Amino acid sequence: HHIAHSREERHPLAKAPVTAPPNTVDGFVKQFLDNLNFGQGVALSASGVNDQYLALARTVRDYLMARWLETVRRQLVSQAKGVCYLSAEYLLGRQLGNSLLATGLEDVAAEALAECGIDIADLRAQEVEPGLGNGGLGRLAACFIDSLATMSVPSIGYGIRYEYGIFRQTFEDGQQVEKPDRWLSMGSPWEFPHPEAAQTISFGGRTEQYDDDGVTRTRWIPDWDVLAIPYNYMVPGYLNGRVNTLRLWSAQATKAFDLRIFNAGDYAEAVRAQTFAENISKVLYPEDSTPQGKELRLQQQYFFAAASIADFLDVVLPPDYDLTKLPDRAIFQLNDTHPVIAVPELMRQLVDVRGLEWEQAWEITQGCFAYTCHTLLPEALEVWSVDLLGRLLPRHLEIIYRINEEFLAAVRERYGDDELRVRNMSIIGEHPERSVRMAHLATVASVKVNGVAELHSQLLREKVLHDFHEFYPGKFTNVTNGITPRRFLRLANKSLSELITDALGPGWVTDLDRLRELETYAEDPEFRERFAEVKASNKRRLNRVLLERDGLEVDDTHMLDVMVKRLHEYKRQMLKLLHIVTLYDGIVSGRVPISEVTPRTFIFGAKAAPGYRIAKDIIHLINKVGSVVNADPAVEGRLKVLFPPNYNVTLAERIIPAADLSEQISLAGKEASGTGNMKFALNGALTIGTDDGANVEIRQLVGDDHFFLFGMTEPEVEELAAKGYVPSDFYRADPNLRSAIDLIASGAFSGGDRSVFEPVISNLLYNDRFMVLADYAAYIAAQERVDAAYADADTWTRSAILNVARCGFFSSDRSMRDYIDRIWHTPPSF
Ligand code: T68
Repeated sequence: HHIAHSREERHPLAKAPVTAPPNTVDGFVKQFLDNLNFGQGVALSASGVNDQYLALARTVRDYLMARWLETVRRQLVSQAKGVCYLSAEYLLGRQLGNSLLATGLEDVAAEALAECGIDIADLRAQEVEPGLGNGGLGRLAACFIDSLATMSVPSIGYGIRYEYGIFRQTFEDGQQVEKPDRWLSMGSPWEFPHPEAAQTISFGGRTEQYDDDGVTRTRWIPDWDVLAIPYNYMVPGYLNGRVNTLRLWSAQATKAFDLRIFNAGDYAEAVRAQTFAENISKVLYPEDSTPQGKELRLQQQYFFAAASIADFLDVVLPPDYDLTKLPDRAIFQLNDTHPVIAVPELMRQLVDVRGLEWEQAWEITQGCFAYTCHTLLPEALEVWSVDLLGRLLPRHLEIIYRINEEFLAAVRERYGDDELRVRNMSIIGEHPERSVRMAHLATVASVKVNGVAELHSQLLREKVLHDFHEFYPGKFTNVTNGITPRRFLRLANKSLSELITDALGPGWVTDLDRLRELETYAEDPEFRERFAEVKASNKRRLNRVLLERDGLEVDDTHMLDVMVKRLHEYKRQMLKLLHIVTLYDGIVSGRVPISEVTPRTFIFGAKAAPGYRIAKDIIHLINKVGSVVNADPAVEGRLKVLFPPNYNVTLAERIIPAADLSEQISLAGKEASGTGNMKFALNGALTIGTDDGANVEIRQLVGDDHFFLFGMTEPEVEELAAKGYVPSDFYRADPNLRSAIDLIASGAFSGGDRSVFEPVISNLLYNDRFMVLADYAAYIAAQERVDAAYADADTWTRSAILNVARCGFFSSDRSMRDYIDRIWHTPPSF
């Protein structure tokens, strides 16, 4: 600090605060041209769109930089308690639009570029989104860091800079084919690497005890290591002059690592070893719910957890910080169990590296972590085999064993020798192999454990983590998920935002409860007309986007019925498909006159985990049904099934504002929350949904008259499962269902080949784990209610407005307030 200070004394310019370029069209033009000329090394006349995009991005970045430096400086001075959000995924979406919005530069930039003869829209289209996440969990992290910056909460996001994000999905003959996501190939203007702040992360080897002045201590003698290089990303708050940090780690081989082999004369082996180390941050695992137990994945988890803990202790905290005060300075929020290895890592840092007593270290550690659970599916609860964990992280396994020993001793003390309970609660599971249950470790180590919607938190307390709730009353809480209104309303739906701002003024963007004031506007016919025109214009925009992107045509006179989310059996894309096949079947069989069919365009967007066979078969089936239905003249164009490939954040921002109907049809008790459901409702789509996840809260807020509820409740699901669910009974009992399934089975969508979709059909008839057939009749009936409601356009629009007006609760700003009040206790700083 002292040296840096004296350096700033030397020259008056070095003393002056860093300032942003002038906030004018001329100032912007100058900065843009400088970035193009000096940054990209091209003249305007010779520049291509990617040069121009990069120069524009760097220009916006320049405006953010002074604020970022100032935010970091103030945090250094204040040492206020802050949030370290630990997440293996951040599904950020494009950065340029959001940065322009946050700095208030949208109009200045557009004008400046127009003066250079450039349409800013063409440059915005150049950006490849960083897809560093699978779905809801990763996007939630991105919404949260946006809200934290906007609310001026001291915080830092830690994660992994994957070289390849979520795969790019293509379809070949209707089947999903994965392509690598080379998001960095054109260079990313949004990141700042800091190799000088690298951390060394070790793996493998053994532990040994040694005598330290009469005290027996343990040390870890690892046998290989990698460098973790931090890349900073700026996270701008909305028009508040604050810019927080997202720090993503990239793996690089250590010098020591390759030199050893290199010196032994094996050059090829040295290079291979380097590749091995750098594999760690190479690729995002594309499984969004069934952890694979792969060694590389555990390496990723430890790599970023350990680098983040070390960074916080060594770089963020001042030197000589009194670590017993750590719980008053930092809270490490665990986004699911992926970063939980940070718990034994902090213990190792405190006990082995910094010499604290075990008891004191454990007290500190238990005060610093909080855990968010995102699932209810038992197969999604992460476990690591003791064998693998012990080989990769021998010291951490010892620490976990000791934590478990002391925890189980406390359980026994409380319940006597209730060994069944002890077995159920143990951090170590015995079947099918000895393994570490990461959710148990997280729960034991955390100040608070939260679910992500009311129903989910209730089921965690009552079922999944029931024994823990009993043992630690008060540890469990709920924080219902939220979405950022900046990206998902203000940016994605500019025309609706302008309509709202015309009515309410601009304050709603950071105070979403104010949307309530729209309720009275719902009664105003002129406002309804303008609202309907916004929807129509968003459909026309979507039409343009899909035509250019995929050659697909959206009929903007149709009801737009949308189901976009990861492909998973529990989410029940099959139920949606059975509805479509039923409508089609009704037409071709002559049971339903074509004039009675409500014109609908169905849009699907979904990636399947590459190894998830049934999910890929369902994608194939959706595409094949689409080809047949779309081409059949009997349908007279009244039904259209569109499945644009590679659904991602960028496409979501186009689809959601255009939607009329939002499909949220998971089996009750399986979807922890959902966040897409919130995005649709906030953009004026009506929901058809089960009583699951955050649907429950959406329906409570918007009211039953403006939500199409159907299907079994969670207790009804349990009841049916308990008495023995036989899907084929439903097949036999319902002629419409039978006919739809028979149509698929007949090969009608596979060129007469009955074998192609046989696995999907037998899965439905003889397994149907998520009770699609049991909810089919209720779903079809609810869709008929949808058709009836849609027939009255003006009443539908009124409901749509009321959905917008009543969904302010789902702002991620509110989620952040809940985390602050219930878990973090971090006051805003400036
Ligand atoms: C989702 N989970 C929940 N997981 O399914 C969804 N899992 O209900 C909820 O709204 C959302 O989290 C946010 O809370 C996921 O998205 C994953 O992506 C995932 C990734 C790797 C391993 C396990």
